[in-house]
Amino acid sequence: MKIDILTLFPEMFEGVFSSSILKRAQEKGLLQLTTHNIRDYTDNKHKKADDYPFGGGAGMVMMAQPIFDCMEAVQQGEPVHRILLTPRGKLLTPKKARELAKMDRMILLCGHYEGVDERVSTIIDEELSIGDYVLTGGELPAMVLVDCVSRFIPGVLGSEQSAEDESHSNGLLEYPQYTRPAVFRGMEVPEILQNGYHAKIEQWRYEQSMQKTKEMRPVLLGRFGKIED
Ligand code: 4FN
Repeated sequence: MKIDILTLFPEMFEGVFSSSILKRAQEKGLLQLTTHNIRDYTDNKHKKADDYPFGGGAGMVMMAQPIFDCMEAVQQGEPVHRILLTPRGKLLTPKKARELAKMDRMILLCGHYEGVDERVSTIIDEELSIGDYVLTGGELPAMVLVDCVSRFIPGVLGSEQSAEDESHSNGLLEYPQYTRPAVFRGMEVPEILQNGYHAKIEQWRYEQSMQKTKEMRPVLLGRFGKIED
């Protein structure tokens, strides 16, 4: 899959895209990530990409012209799924991420300042949000989207850490995990995990997942088993 990202701050993506699983996915040729600086498409000598809002009010609005020109240059007239990351979008869910993972190409547009000129919505196919909080830009949401969509592209995760792994796809929180040593600063790993009876361990993990979810995120239980719907 090829993902192009339109942003005023391409440098924000460098560390995330050149590390860990996203780095390996690109080296394997499964994923192609390219950032484009919207400022390079401004048509004024000051390279200004934002302006005052019509009607007044605080802050600045991203201008339509550099975004349209950047989108047209990147899209090259081809059919590409264009997504705007915005707080007014539909919530990004595991189901949506799995659907997006089937796409050949996507273009992500990141807003900044107080937002983007509304006319940009005419060159957008879908608006998505990663959750309800005030942010300074759509760049972090774009990184979140790339990360969680990539997990569903076949071959991106190793066979032992598949995206369909029960611990991620059953909609419950994860059970407590431990690694060596068996005793650390007087704290011992639960007996049942050290004994190694597989069926007993599975049962314990399920109970722990249930209990933790009830305690910390009870709302998730309403969606239990329905996360893939
Ligand atoms: N945010 C809210 C209400 C009004 C504005 C914001 C806000 C970045 C350009 C958008 C935020 C959160 C999740 C993009 C928030 C997201 C953004 C996202 C985002 C600068 C304008 C802005 C939801 C709290 C009621 C700033 C809430 N997912 N405006 O954050 O881009 O994708």
